[in-house]
Amino acid sequence: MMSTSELDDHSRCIIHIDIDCFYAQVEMNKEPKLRSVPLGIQQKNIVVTSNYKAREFGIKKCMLIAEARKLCPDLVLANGEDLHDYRQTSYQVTNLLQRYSALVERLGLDENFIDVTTLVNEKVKQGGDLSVVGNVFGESSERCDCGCTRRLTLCTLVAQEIRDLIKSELNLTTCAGVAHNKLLAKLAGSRHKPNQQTVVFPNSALELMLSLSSLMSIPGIGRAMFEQLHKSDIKTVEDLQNTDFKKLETVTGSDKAHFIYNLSYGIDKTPVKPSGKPQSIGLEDACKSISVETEVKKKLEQLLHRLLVLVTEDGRVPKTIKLTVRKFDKDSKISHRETRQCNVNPSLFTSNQPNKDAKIMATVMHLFSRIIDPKKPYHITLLGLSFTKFQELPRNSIASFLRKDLEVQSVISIENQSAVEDASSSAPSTSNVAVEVESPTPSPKKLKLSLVSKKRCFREYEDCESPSKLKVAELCLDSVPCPPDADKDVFKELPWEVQKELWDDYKRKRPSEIFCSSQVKKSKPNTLLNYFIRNN
Ligand code: DCP
Ligand code: MG
Ligand code: MG
Repeated sequence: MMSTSELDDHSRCIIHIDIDCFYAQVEMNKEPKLRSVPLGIQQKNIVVTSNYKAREFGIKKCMLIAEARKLCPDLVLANGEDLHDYRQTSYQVTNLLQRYSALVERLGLDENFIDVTTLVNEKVKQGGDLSVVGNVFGESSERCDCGCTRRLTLCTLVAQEIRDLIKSELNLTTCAGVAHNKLLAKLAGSRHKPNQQTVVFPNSALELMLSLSSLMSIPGIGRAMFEQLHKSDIKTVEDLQNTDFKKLETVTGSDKAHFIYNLSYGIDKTPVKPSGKPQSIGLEDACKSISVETEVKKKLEQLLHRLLVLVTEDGRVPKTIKLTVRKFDKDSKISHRETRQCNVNPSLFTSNQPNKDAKIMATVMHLFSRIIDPKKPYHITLLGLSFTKFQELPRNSIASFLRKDLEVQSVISIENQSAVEDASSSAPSTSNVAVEVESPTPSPKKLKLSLVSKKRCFREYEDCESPSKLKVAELCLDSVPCPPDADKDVFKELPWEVQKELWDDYKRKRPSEIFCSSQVKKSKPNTLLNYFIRNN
């Protein structure tokens, strides 16, 4: 008989971890009394999840509150609309897993894949007798002879150790699946719940796939693909396995056909991709209907306030802010989303700016005015705010060249100061000197240097002790004059494009005044050219 390893590569050791009744466990950790009652987590009018006590009454995820109450009149509800604590716990779990491997991939808030192949291969060398920890999926006792049996057995020990650590450090129970690929690990983990783990050996992969009740149970086949396949009479995993490949290609296209055909046989070659920090940090809030600007502002202020907490925790400095508005058109009865984004001044996040919220709100409301004409009636059913880009220091830029120079000058004198202090030194509002907050894997030394140099740049700008120091912070673009009717403090904090737009707007409205007024002088641009000329 052909070994299963000849059809598929069994060299990897993958663990999938899923936190049990995630939101409910977070709430029970905050309020231990909730452990002894049936607990549902409420978002709007549905129970998004519940603890296992509540599940005994038949409560399911996404059930209507009314329905859940009928099944369990004593159900206690906790509001789960603010995701802050769930997100925080989620990242704590991921951080903990990163102690075992650099290859940790987040999937939603409560799941992670970990590729522990390297760790297991080291353990394999140590030898000794072994037995599986936890459940084994499948009837078959036949085992492949490529070495995967020993590796996956060792992997079950690692999975148990990881789960014990999550329990002892974060007081969370989890389920784990162990296999040689992500697909099988995820499917195996859901076999025995809660607080258990399951390994699937390659010889049982087909059995696991064929046990799935629907194609939708295959991670990787979403609703759209499911419906596409269904229309072509491909309804079960067995149907998919037996479909003529050429036919499948016409249904889904060649790449997808290969991918899902492999999945149906339990073959998944996708690597565990390390998840970095999220590419955007955002919040959205659906609402019945908002049609007045004061309400819009109030909602956005609330969103911004919560968003700033998240950004502070993330630690990076945002560069762009994006506003999302979902409008409902009464005539066509159709809702659609529109977004606008613009840059934000990074110094707002690196210093203890008074009225920071108000200053960012000015930008947000400006974006709003680009989507909605306040003179016409409108119905908004969702508002969202997100920071979409984060600041990194451009490589080989003039700023980074100068920064290196500063690093050399300043390491010794400021070594003991904390990053927090660095961040609070006041920065020039239009400084183009980039602030490096996070490089992918900064060495401790490099990180310290960049923080030191940041402080140095800003402080030197303030003191203006020597001409050469002043120039560093002067690497900024043309400054835009503040229109006399605008609040100077707020204006100063607006992104350059917005300042320019306001000024152009003002100019358009009152051109004569500008040319006559002695108050408004043409700004003198601080260009790079100026910098070099003055420095010579
Ligand atoms: N969640 C949600 N909406 C859904 C499903 C889940 O908001 N339709 C939230 C609540 C869950 C969390 O995501 O706590 C994780 O989803 P899971 O499907 O893993 O569900 P649980 O962790 O709650 O339960 P389980 O023990 O089945 O994993
Ligand atoms: Mg879960
Ligand atoms: Mg989950």
